[in-house]
Amino acid sequence: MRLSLGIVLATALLAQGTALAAGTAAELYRQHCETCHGAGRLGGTGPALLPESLMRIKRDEVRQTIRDGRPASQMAAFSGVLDDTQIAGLVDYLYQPPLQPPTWTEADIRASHRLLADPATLPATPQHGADPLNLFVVVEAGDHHVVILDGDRFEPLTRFPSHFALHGGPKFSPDGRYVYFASRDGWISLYDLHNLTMLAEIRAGLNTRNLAVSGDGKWVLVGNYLPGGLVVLNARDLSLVGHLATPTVQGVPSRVSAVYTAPPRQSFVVALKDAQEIWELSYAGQPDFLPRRIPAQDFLDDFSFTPEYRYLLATSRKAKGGQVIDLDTGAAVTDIPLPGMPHLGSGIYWQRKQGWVFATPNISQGLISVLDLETWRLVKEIPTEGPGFFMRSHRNSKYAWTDVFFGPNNDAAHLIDKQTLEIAHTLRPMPGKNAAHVEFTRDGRHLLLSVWDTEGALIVYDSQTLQELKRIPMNKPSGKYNVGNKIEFAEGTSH
Ligand code: DHE
Repeated sequence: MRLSLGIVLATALLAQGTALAAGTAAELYRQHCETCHGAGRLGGTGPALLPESLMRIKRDEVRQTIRDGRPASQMAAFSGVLDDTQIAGLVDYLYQPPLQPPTWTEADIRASHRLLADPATLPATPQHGADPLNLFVVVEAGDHHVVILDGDRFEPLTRFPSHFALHGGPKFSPDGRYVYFASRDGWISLYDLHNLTMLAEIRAGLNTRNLAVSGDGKWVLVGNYLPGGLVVLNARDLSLVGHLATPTVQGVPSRVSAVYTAPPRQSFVVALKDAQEIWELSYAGQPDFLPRRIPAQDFLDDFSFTPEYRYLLATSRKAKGGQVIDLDTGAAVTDIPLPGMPHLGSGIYWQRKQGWVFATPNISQGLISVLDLETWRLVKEIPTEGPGFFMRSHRNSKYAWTDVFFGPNNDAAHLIDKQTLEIAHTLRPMPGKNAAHVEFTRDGRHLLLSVWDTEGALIVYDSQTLQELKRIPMNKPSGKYNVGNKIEFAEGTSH
């Protein structure tokens, strides 16, 4: 009893101390940060500074940014204005949730909508002289820019600033004219690739996961962490159609992990973070966007589809690996024991012998798991030099490329022979620098690899001879997306 009283007193004293520090820090925030980062830390010209926005960033990095500023951005250095204790207090404050939970209502979403150009007044054909279906959209994460690259000459056509921290693959209209971007701060942007012009933007949430575009090109669905839920936009101009809450059956609000389009099913499929359910929203005809709720035995928040979109392969902790769900019947078909932390969302499939196999990287162990998509059996575990994040191939490529994203060997890229399932080559494009995401040209003859470093590069390879053809210096190029491969939902790329 005495012990618990001691704990209560200590907690109360600590809380009082924190409250005082928080008060001072809140004042410092108002004085020095609010103009750029917004009232309530919701973001402005600078990014949002809520715990959800900062959770991927180490406290030391935040401290250093406040102290020294960020090069090539408007973030100034505060070392001459704030002392170390004030900066430390400010950092603690930023990682605390605001006293009033932040809200972002339909009215806020509507008020954020900006039309920047009217596509009806713009030419309806490509104005850049390059093959519109072999363009690459490259996200340069280091300084938050996007490059549109001619995929035949490997020359940039244009480069423009994006919203802070784009995440997930940009998605395309079915004809490849429009590309849609989502930023972690909730900004959705619509860009016209024919005219190399930004058309519209809207802030769909305060912390967003990703977006999906319907197979008919009419709707954009956005999945949010904060406030949790789904936002439906009109794909033509990003105007708001509606907001859908995503409560569990007990009525507790759930965050959305990710949203996907399943064109053969004419539906969106939604991964929920806090509910043991998968949601499917039909967009056929005149959609009402009412969810079909598929109950699950576990939280299935990272998944991939089979080529015809009938089955879903999901990560399931209970099944100690993966679980296969039949989207037609809603039944769990089988469990697949997969070690470590498979990153099924980054998995790819290809044809091996007579059937399809699916391979997934693993973010906690250095191995690639390969599954047979007919029997669901684990065909092989391929050891790699460390945990990986992304995989890519192309129907005309002999190899599946995978990175070693984490650990001391993160400068390596493995090329797995798609038939023998052996590592055929290991490349080190820039020794000592992180080799990451790959994407092929539409015909599969070339591929682009990102070296994820502030002094990184996009490296162009011949996919058959593996010869390096070109090196384009870039600041942390992350994902890159070939228009043709994306709109065809081509084998070997992300969907
Ligand atoms: Fe991603 C795609 C989830 C961290 C870069 N990432 C995705 C997708 C999901 C996802 C669900 C597929 C959606 C899509 O493409 O529309 N990512 C997660 C996480 O849960 C995780 C582990 C933690 C988090 O905080 O979100 C995470 N992701 C990262 C990073 O740290 C990366 C490396 C850097 C960054 O930008 O934040 C990163 N994720 C990417 C990229 C894609 C992606 C480049 C698109 C891959 C593609 O080829 O399509």
